[in-house]
Amino acid sequence: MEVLYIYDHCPFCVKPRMIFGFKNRPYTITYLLNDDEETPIKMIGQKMLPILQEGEHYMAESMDIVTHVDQLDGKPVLTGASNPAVIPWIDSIYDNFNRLVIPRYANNSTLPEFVTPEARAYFTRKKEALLGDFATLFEQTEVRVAEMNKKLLELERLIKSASACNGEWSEDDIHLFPILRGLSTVEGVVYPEKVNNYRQTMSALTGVPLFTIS
Ligand SMILES: N[C@@H](CCC(=O)N[C@@H](CS)C(=O)NCC(=O)O)C(=O)O
Repeated sequence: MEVLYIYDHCPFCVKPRMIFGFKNRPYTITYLLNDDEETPIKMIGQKMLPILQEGEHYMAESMDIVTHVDQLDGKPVLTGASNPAVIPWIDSIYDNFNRLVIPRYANNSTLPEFVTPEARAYFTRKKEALLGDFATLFEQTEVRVAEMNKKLLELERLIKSASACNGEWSEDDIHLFPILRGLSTVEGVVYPEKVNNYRQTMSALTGVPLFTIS
């Protein structure tokens, strides 16, 4: 059986989880601690997840893994056309998304990649260097959530079906659901009806649970 090495919080790692779920193909998940540099470097020469292991062979890059797994049985399911508006929508919220979700992941010691204080400290140090100090980002929550809620109203107009954003499974689903799943860690986000049905349905179809806000 294929083994997928992931961090639970990581949106890129959700992508291969989705294709296994769509195809009902059994696979094994292995979570690495966020400060484990040695394991991924041994496998692919750099510290980056997701990684797919098939026997002695390791594959990196989430979309390469998705395409590979989709084609394994000769019956690909990601056959729908992309909507040229979906990726630009993701790009338009990505910076705000990261500044909302990353400090919240770092606070969540129930995530398997953060069960040790060292692993959380490693993540916090790296991400604060990139995004700014988490305490300040938390203070900006109200403005950031209001902006996200406005953008979700735009997304509402792009969703054609609860089980596939463009009506048929396409790479757009593989890019979009991980964002909505990450957002589920943020309190105060208001999901318009179609977006809400879409994220719930995709979670059920892929077996990737949304986060619960405690
Ligand atoms: N282009 C890569 C990006 C993957 C990526 O950025 N993974 C992050 C986790 S979200 C990572 O492993 N970063 C190194 C680190 O966490 O130290 C892909 O799509 O697989």
